[in-house]
Order: sequence, then structure tokens, then C-alpha cells
Amino acid sequence: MTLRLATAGESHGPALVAILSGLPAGLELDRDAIDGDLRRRQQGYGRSPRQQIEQDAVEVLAGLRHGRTLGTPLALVVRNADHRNWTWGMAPWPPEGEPSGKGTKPVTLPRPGHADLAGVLKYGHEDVRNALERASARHTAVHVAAGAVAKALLATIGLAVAGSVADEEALRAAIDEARAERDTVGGVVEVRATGVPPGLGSYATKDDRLDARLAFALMGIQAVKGVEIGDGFALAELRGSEAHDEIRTDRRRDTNRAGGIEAGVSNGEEIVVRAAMKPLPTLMKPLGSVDLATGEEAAALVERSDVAAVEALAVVAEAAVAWELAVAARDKFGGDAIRDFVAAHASYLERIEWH
Ligand code: EPS
Repeated sequence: MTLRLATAGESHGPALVAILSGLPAGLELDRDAIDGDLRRRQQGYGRSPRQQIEQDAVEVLAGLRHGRTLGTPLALVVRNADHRNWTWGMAPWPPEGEPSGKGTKPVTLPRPGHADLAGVLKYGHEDVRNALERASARHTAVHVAAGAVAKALLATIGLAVAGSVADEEALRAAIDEARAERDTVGGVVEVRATGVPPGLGSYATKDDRLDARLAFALMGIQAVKGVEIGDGFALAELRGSEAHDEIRTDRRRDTNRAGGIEAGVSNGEEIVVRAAMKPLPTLMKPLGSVDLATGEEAAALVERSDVAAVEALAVVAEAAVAWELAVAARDKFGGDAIRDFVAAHASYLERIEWH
């Protein structure tokens, strides 16, 4: 059995949900650790007033008893507090009574850079809201909850994952400037994983390559337009003699230009990945667009938005990397019971004499 994650939920619907299957039984989860990551995701500089409405906290509906996993699917819920303002507009069933609250009028002004236009064309929607609600980065909340569970699993074998903003001070200054000019900014985040044994992932097929899986997971996050493993694009400028990490007799390296992955397999060095986020597409000074109701030129939709979500991305990217490493670790070490997983890891390290 492998680890799997399925999610659902709209930004202003009742809740976000995640089902995690394939977790070993007996894994101890810490509610404060999960809620702590949810709070970290919300606290980034430059977020919209929406973050004052939400107080994200995890609810567990299945798969956990007295704080330990049962080896059955773990069902997580993060409620959208803002739904109380959208009970008519985002009602799952045909709403009763007069329209009230938000989301009662169709959105017809697609924002360049958002899912709006492609979403309505692809799915045949007349209201852009039907596309933007799921495309919203609100959805990352439940991925962060799943990532916190993945980190708990990884911690049992001494593996830790941490995300950060590449240049926090410069970012905050850029956010202040953009806010004053009613604009938005993007940025770059870095995720590092320590304690990774050699041998996670495989060169056997491209689906198994750890670098491919990490790139897939990071590109799957809203607004991410670029991913780099180790020195990434800079490696293209170097000679082979300068680009690779020489192997010492203890099989460790003095450099880590590969970012801890060679041929799609972890090599025992720290895993280092970066993701680049584009500036958010909801602009207070909107770009040109079309009114889909009239076919006329029009300014794109203007609504409450973040100036930047780069600090949030650091937490979300950390969760995404943690999840993929947990999948790779579960594939390598198996384990219906957590003690089997831990024992398989220990016996593997013994076989390869990795200390
Ligand atoms: C988002 C737009 C904003 C963000 C939201 C993502 O939401 P709203 O339209 O309700 O103001 O705050 O992010 C979150 C709610 C969150 O929790 O991260 C978007 O369009 O992607």
C-alpha cells in the first residue's frame, strides 16, 4: 500500500476536506503541531483581510483514535469561517429564500493570470465563480494539514522538512511598495529536508524519480511558475567538472549542487528545492479583459485579495515536499504498523552502513 491524498473544497464553501490513506497504524499525531502549521500558513506578510476571518484548525472525522492512527483512511476537515457570509451564494443545494450575502451575482470579468477564463471555457460555466472557487489558494490549508501529518511520519525516522522565504527583508519591502501602488508581488521560497537517507525515489521509471515528484508537487501549488532542484538552472552554465559533488570515502559530499538528489534518487545529502511564485492576479488596478456577458472590453474583476502570499507558500511548499518524501519513505520502508516502518528504516541504514 502506498500513501495517497485526496482533497476537496471551495474557498467560500462550507469546508476543505482531505482523505489520507496508507498511513501506518500507531503513528502519534499532535493536534497542536497541525494547527500550528495552519496558523503559520495564515500569518504571512501581505495577506488579505480574509485571514482575520479565518482561524484555521483541523477536525478529524476518521482514522484516528486517542491521537494515534488506526491504519485506516484519515479524514481531515478545515472549515471556512467566511462561509457564513456566503450561505446563499455558495449553498451546495438550491438555496431557499431571497438572495443575500456574497456571491449572489455572477462574475463575468475574468482576471488575466487566474483560472477564470480557462475555467469557464473548459467546464462550460457562465459564472466565473464556479471556476475560481476551487482554483483559489485557500485550498492549500488542507494540504498543509496533510503535510503536518507527513512530517509526523517522517519524524519517526529522523527526517525534518523546513520551508523559508529566500529573502524575507527584501520581500517585505517589496510588499509595502506594491501595496502602496495597489499592485501585487511574487517571490521565491526554499525548502530543505534533513536526515534523508540515500535511496528515496528511483531511476527505474520517471514516475518514481524523487526530483520529478517534488517538481510535480510544487508546480501543483497555486501561482508557482518555476521549480529548481539544488543549483538547478545555474548548473546549465557550468562545466561538468564544476557541477558535480565529489564522493568522499565515507560516501558523503563536501558540496551539494545536486540538492540531495541524483538520477531521481536521494543521495543522503540535504534535499534543497526552490519554487518561484508569480505575482497574484487579483489587482486593485485591474488589467484589461472582456466582459463575458456582453463580449465588450472591460477591466478585470477587482475584489479583496492578498498583496503577496510568498510567506504562505513557504509553509505550503514545506507541506508539499514533506508529503512527497513521506510517500517515498512509505514506498521504501513499507509498514502497516509504525514500528515496522521504523524498524525497516533502521535495518536498511545498517545494511548500507549509513551513520
Ligand atoms: C485567494 C483570494 C483570497 C485569499 C485566499 C486565496 O481570498 P478571498 O477571495 O476570500 O479574499 O485570502 O486565500 C485564503 C483564503 C487562504 O486561506 O489562504 C485566491 O484567489 O486564490
